[in-house]
Amino acid sequence: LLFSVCQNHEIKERTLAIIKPDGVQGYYTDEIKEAILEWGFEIVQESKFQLDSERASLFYAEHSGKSFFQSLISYMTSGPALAMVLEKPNAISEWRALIGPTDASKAKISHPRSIRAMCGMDLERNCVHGSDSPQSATREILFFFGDVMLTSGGLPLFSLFKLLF
Ligand code: IDP
Repeated sequence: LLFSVCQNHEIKERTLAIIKPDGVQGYYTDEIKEAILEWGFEIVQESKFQLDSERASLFYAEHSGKSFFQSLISYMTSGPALAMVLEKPNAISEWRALIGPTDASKAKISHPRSIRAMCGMDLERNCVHGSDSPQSATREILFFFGDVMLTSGGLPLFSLFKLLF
């Protein structure tokens, strides 16, 4: 669903990236976008938004019940954020590699050139998000942009489904 084949037969993939509220408030948006383009990603769509608690809890539903959940929701609702659909071959794993490990304070030592090392602070305030699998990329792109953004060409499967049923 997330794939498309381009002219040189490379298979492109899409992923969801978010510049979280600390990244936007810290004026890191331009620097992060430069890194994204430098690494050969295409920013196919972007949207600035402010999450409310309900939407943030839905987005991070897999963490509900964990000790840090409420704190994560306050962090994610603390200001505007920027969601982007990124495209390139192996976009999901390449974006995860570029952002670095979850704990930004550890990333500063182990992955000093990663985005989280550059603009994150700690395990929670880590500046950026990246989908961790094709399943989450599909769910997360749908969450922010709807099915039109899942593929670059043709009729998305969800639209086809809606047409037929
Ligand atoms: P990921 O964003 O690297 O995929 P996840 O484990 O999915 O990491 O966690 C989602 C987000 O929740 C993290 O990016 C971070 O902001 C926050 N988080 C994860 N683990 C902790 C924790 O132990 N304490 C506080 N915040 C956490």
